[in-house]
Amino acid sequence: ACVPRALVMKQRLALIGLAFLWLLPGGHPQQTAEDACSLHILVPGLKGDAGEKGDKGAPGRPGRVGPTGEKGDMGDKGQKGSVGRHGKIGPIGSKGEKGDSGDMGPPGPNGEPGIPCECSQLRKAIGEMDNQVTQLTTELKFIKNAVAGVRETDSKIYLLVKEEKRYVDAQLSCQGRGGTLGMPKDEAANGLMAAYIAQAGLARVFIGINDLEREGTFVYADRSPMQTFSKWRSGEPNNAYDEEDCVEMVASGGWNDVACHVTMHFLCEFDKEHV
Ligand code: GN1
Ligand code: CA
Ligand code: CA
Repeated sequence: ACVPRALVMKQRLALIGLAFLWLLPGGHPQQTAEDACSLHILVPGLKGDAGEKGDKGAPGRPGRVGPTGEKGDMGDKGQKGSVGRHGKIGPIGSKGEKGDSGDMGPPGPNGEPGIPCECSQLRKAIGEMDNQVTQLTTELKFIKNAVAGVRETDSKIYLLVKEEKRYVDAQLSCQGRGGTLGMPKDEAANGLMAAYIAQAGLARVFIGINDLEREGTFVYADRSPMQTFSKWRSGEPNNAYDEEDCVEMVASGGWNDVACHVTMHFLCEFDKEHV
């Protein structure tokens, strides 16, 4: 009752085969109808002879990629390459030295004829104004001298101070006004100072010369050394009583070394640039 389906099929095929044998004339007379019905005789026949060798099969698929190999030794250095292309243009260099001046060019053509001058009156007026400027300058100088009591050159202003002071205080007083004690460094300055002293009716004043720092070495109040110009009176400087380290100018313009602690009027000097 529970014969597998495949076995049933096999049985049916065997029965058909047997029926076929039965119908064949003169074939296997010894077999009977009973034999054909017996299932135990349905066994495979003997193994056949070996078949002929088949054709060669198609080539197989490529194998998988293998693992990375070990790093080899460095190869030999390649040959030197050929010269490369020209590089880009570099930055502009620094300015060169100025060249020599060229030869003189030929003279230019003549200019247009000028317009006839009609300004003689203007020229006359300008000339008169020049004279007025000169006159006014002289008058202004006079007023300055009279009112302020100063003297001036192109570069300096001199002021006589009618206060009696010791040398150091006189220098401080001039400095407080923006100057120094007067420093006659040439004949012109010395002459102007002398005339100033004389006109003021004074006999002597302190000027800016001393040998306070080193006996016998006289320097100006601005510490500049004495140059070739000097105006020492005869026999001076004598460092009398071994105590004369400051200098006075007498009305005639001569110099004399005197003691610094004595008091007298003094003459200041100012640079016009700094006034
Ligand atoms: C004065 O005091 P007496 O005559 O010795 C002067 C000196 C001069 C000298 C020239 C304080 O000295 O500096 O060298 O005359 N002393 C004073 O004869 O003015
Ligand atoms: Ca001296
Ligand atoms: Ca002296």
